[in-house]
Amino acid sequence: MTFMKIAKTALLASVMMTGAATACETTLRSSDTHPDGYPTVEAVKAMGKLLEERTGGKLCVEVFHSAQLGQEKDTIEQTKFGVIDMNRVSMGPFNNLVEETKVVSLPYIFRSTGHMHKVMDGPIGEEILKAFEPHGYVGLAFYDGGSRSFYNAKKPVESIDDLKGMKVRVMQSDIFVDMMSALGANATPMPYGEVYSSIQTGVIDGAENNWPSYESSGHFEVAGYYTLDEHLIVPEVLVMSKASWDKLSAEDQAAVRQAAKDSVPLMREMWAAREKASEEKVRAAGAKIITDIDKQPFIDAMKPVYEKHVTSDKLKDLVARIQATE
Ligand code: BDP
Repeated sequence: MTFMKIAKTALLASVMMTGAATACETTLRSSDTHPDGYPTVEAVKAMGKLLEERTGGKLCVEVFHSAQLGQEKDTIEQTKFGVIDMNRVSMGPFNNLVEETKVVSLPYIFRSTGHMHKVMDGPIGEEILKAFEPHGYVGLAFYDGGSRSFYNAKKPVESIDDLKGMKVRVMQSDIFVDMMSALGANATPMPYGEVYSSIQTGVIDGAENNWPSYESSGHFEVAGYYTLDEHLIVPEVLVMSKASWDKLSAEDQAAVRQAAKDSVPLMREMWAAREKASEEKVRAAGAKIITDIDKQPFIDAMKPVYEKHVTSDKLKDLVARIQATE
């Protein structure tokens, strides 16, 4: 390298460094299992932009998408210790840590996405957000996760009988394991990132998820039968590490909360569009979609799951209030 080249490189490096330093005093690292462009990833990016603008560049967010920081169960743990500052995850893997998240992970607890929005946007949602705090997390906002349905590589599932004996991957929570047992199937809890190859190699017969995940993960390529039984509407949550949160001023904390809240309507808009686009893509690829499902037997079969998991007065009360929400 000539002297000029070295000098130029050094200058560029220092410009980049000061550039970065003046651009963002603190960069919050946020994890997401989904690929770039997925609505949850884009929502947290939008939240970060708002935060950067509103704090005059003091606080920024960097989203590590595509499970770059790990699978959800591990990143949830790392978030507790402040290794990761923020995390966008499903509430499912939080079930064994934060009891209140169990109620929104119960099959058929929500009658529709509209019902879910009403509950999560109101006092029950606030209560659940607050419930994260004693466990080392600050609950910031809920995002949409659509409704989850079963898919498999073997055959069209038209009733509970067709599911009998199937090996179905679920998220890592006892509720989902019991949900599968109640349907006469075998649950295999495993990280999301292992599902594709596990279906491909026959370790499992299928899994369950919403349209955008079924499509973006490529699961539709290996499990082409998708049955719209819509057994779960589990909201997603954006949390911050309490350890990282405690390092911020009260003013900055308020800015983080507000930016997260303001990203929700943007997220919902992106979600609705992506659900449609994903459905179109999957249908065009030739997946067989089973739509005419009598959901009542599925709903009835879930009774033992409620009996086993809704035992404390706190959860009973939450379930009753959710069901009573019009
Ligand atoms: C997706 C959620 C994601 C979960 C994944 C799963 O957005 O947070 O990790 O399902 O099934 O719908 O594990």
